Amino acid sequence: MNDAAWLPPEAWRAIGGRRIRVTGRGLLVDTVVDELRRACARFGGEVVRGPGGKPCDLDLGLGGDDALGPEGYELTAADEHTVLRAAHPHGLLHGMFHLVRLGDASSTGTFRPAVPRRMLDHWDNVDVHPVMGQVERGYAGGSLFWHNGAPRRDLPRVTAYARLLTACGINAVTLNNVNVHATEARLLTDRLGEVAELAGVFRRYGIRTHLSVSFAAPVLHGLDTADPADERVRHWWESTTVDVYATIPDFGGYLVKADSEGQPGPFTYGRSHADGANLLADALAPHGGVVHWRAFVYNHRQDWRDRGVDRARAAFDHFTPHDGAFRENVVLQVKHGPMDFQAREPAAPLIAAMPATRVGVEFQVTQEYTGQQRHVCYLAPMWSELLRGVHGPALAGFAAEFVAVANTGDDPFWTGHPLAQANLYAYGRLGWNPALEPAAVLDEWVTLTFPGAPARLRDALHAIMDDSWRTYERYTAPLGVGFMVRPGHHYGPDVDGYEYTRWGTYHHADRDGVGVDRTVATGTGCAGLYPPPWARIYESPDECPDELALFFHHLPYQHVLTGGGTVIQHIYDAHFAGAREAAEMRERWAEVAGLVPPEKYERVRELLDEQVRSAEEWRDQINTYFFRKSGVPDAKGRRIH
Ligand code: GCV
Repeated sequence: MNDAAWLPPEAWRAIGGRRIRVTGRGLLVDTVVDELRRACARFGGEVVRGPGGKPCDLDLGLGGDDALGPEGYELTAADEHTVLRAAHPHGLLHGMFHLVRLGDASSTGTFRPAVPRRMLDHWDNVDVHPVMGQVERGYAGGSLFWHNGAPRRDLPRVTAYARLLTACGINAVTLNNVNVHATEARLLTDRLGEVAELAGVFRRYGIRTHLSVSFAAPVLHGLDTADPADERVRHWWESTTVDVYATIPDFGGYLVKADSEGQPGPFTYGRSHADGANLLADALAPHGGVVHWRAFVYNHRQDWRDRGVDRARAAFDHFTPHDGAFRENVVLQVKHGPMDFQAREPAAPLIAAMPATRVGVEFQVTQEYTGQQRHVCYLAPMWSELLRGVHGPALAGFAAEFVAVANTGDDPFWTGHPLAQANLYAYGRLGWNPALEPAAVLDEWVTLTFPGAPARLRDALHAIMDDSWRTYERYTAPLGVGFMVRPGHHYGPDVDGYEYTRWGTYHHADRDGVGVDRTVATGTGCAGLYPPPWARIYESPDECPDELALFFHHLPYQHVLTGGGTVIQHIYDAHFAGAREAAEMRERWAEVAGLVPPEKYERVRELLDEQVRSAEEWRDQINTYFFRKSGVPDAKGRRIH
């Protein structure tokens, strides 16, 4: 059986002992009642349905102000009597989980999500892919939905999963990989029943189901073209979509990765991405569905010798000419950074450059480039910085919705690394309210996941996790330059692994300096794509935040950073510090033996051994590499190999 994660039975103690009244009807109200009945059976409370009757101390019902919207709720608590009101059943569901999360002590007020959709994308394959396996970039075992080409049908487990997702605020899922292979393409047609079955489970928790589709689906199903201007293609999408809604009436819509890393797209037919997205949008519109159209479009067959091409500006160049040309039910899904989910990147300039388009900001909860769920790397501080705009435009101000790539699988702890559960929880919570403090979110997660956690455990978890993203950053690629990972699987250091490849992921280190010149004056011009004041700030090596110094500039090793040290000394210092901090994490964990269930304790302990080993390998390879390139010794005389 799976770990209870942030919904162990104990988490319901605060409300499971109460006299509860629930009014209202519908599927989600039934879900609320089922949940509360289960809690009350354990903790001695009681649930009654409908108005009148016995007095209660917790009163959940509809009748809230319409301004609360479809998911909002209002809480009032006085004299041990708590009232939860929503305008719609979905609000009651969220309100109930609010009480589970936070109790009602601090809970008076109205609560609404910042954006209407907070989606989680699974990169699950139906068939096991020869290179990518069952889940692309999955570090938590197999898929929850499919195994070796067949549906798993483990619906109790999917139900437990749906509860976890809704409890942190997620309200939409895409089930399958954006790289749609031939078998997965059939989910849209003759294997739609498998999708419907899963949608039935998610629906009970207020989560709508979406599907990744191939732009070439009409061809895969027998037409000789997928050209958006061809009437037969238009008709194929319309009639296929009618069938989808006949089977899944609340189907969410299609997610498309087109003309990207080998996936088919409108470019094949000389059409634009607006033409492509609108074709699908028109088929979905009569049913209330949306297209999530990914902006991850770049030339993945670059020549490293050609310094004029810059992957970081590709999405901007492709999509800004089409601002305003997308239908209203198209969401342009843009990765948070202009490259590819590195531990440090600036915000993607495209996000702030599409005022007439609905933009969904995409995060990666699965830790492809951030330790692959073998390293502790609590990502909420990174997302929070991006959302609040610490080193660039505040993404929360531009996002019409949020999307993230899931980090879950059939691992009993859901996420491989038990502490990586916090990333999924935090994504949901920040999606609902981007202003939340990452440390406060972590505290919520600790309280729920480790009921009755003594201060010693809570302190240790904060010490290990709060700053773990910065620690990870310190021992990996320096100052925003990115990559330096082993090609293919992307784990562990390989400084030149991608330096002469076609993927456009270069660092340009030579004997004098390192970094990519993305200035307008002498480089690729990427710095100039940002709104004021960021274009000016990024352009200047003296104003550019140190965190992004090598993302925007090729700097001499002796260049003095804003923080005071030289580039080369920063590289050495950061790598010694990062590896030492990883070792300290392991020491802190050893202190909580006995305070955490043994299996969980042991899993984390083993993984921390690997994290320390890997951090030392990163430290030594990066430091040695830059010492050999630059010839500059460490000012503190530490050992460089
Ligand atoms: C699903 C990166 C990953 C790919 C992924 C791609 C994407 O390039 O390495 O595995 O493909 O991003 O986001 O589409």
